[in-house]
Amino acid sequence: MTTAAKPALSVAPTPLSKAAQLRRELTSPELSFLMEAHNGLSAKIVEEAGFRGIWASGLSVSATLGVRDSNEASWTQVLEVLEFMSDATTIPVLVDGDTGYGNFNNLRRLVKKLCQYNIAGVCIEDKLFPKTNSFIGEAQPLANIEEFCGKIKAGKDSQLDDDFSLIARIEALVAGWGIDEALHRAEAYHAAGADAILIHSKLSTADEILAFKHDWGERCPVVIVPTMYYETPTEAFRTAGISMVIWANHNLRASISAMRDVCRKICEEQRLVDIEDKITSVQDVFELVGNQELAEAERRYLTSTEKKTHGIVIAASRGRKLGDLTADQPKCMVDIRGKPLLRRLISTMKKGGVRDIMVVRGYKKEKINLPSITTVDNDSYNTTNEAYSLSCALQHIEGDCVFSYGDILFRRSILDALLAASADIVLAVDARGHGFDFHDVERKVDLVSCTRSFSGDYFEETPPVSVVKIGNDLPSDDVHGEWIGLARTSARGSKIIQEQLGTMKKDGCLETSTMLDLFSNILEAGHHVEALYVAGHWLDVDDAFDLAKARNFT
Ligand code: SPV
Ligand code: MG
Repeated sequence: MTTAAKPALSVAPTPLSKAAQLRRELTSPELSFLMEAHNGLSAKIVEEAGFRGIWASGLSVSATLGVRDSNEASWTQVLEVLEFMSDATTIPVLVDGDTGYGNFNNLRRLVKKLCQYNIAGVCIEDKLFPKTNSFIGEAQPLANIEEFCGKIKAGKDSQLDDDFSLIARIEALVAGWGIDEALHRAEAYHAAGADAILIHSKLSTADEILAFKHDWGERCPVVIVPTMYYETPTEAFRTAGISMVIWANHNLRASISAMRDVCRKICEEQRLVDIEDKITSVQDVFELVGNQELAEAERRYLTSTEKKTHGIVIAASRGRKLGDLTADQPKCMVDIRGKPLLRRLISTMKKGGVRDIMVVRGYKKEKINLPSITTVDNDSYNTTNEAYSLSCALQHIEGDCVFSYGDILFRRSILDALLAASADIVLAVDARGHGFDFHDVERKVDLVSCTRSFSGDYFEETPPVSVVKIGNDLPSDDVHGEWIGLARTSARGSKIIQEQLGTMKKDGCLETSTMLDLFSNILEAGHHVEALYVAGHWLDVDDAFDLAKARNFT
């Protein structure tokens, strides 16, 4: 009997912690690079550029807070910045811990907190609190070696993660004490448990750094900060066996230059037009901070609590019956008591919670330029009808939707009632009570026949009323009301509308079809369409008479 060989178990490698990543960079034989950042955004940019680690520079964090690199920002204020930097990135952050913000005890608190914030390591320098930047003045006093070794031990004993790195920074060369003192200190700090030595220099050549490294050999990793000896080719560091280079303040300095340029120009010119294409777009800012992820999360988590209702307004036609009033603008933009009709309509929809509104434009489309709407154009508005205009907004017919003609006004209560209805497709139908003869009305009326007539009862809403037929020429006895040009769909109802528009397109009748044709087809296809009875409180603006009425509508 033969047995089939078992497939080898494949176990996905566990991703390295940030502390382990930094440790790997420090101890690998290759030269590694850390790039300065000073807040969440610059940290993101460092990661985006491809760096494998971030230097949270004391100078830069202080300067971006508007204070000096002299421990003027408290350590908890710095910690807040570090938290943002760490949260914003997936690569390790090495923190410039200055002198540890006090004695061994302060360092113990700092190291614990850094570990809790998922910071990968800290670098402390052998100077006195409050520190002064190394490039200021001469012969700054150095810390006592024993005291500093105690700090290193205390820091290492306090770390919550075995891979956390504590780097001891030697300022002996900067303070003018020479290489022997630097080596003596390096030996002591290494013995006290430092994971690496940062040897600093403010000379414009790398001579003393390279001499130090030569004498130090491979006893532990060596980190350098070539801010002043920036002309030295990187290859020289590689050849010398340096472990890590820190580009210490170049994002800070680059941002100062860029901000100064743009401020000066805008201040002088008092306009933005020459600046816009030279700076990062707002869209880019959104991308950098991950707005896409938030949009996806909203789709996942917000749906049950907050429904987003799309609005679609069909406003492509001219409205010839209004004569000269629409010679220069579409009907939806005629003035109703000092405001365009469409603006009033949009305002009612927005107050009712329909915030994402798309208007289908056609005739004199450039005149429909209201803020806070999006538009789509039916450029063949002259030869096509309403269903075709609606199909121009096909992508927007998604989820809960409210559909409106662009030439109607209605009270908010009608919209509220529509939004509260539970059917997949609901039409607002004006019943105006028994006995109203819609055939007496001269204008073309969208007539609706329903399963029962309007009663006006307190319990009017139950049972729900279904639409049976819809059209302009229903026999009088069948008519129960007039569709006011306002409808609402659920996500399922929106799909039905989309599909029906698709079918009409395939059948070649989309271009000439009205909204009534669309709903008739939906009824014929066997879908349920509900009527929500209303009694007045709306109007449409078809001709001068309607317009006069509209101007009295409050
Ligand atoms: C920092 O970036 O804050 C440093 C490096 O400590 S240096 O400014 O070169 O001292
Ligand atoms: Mg510093």
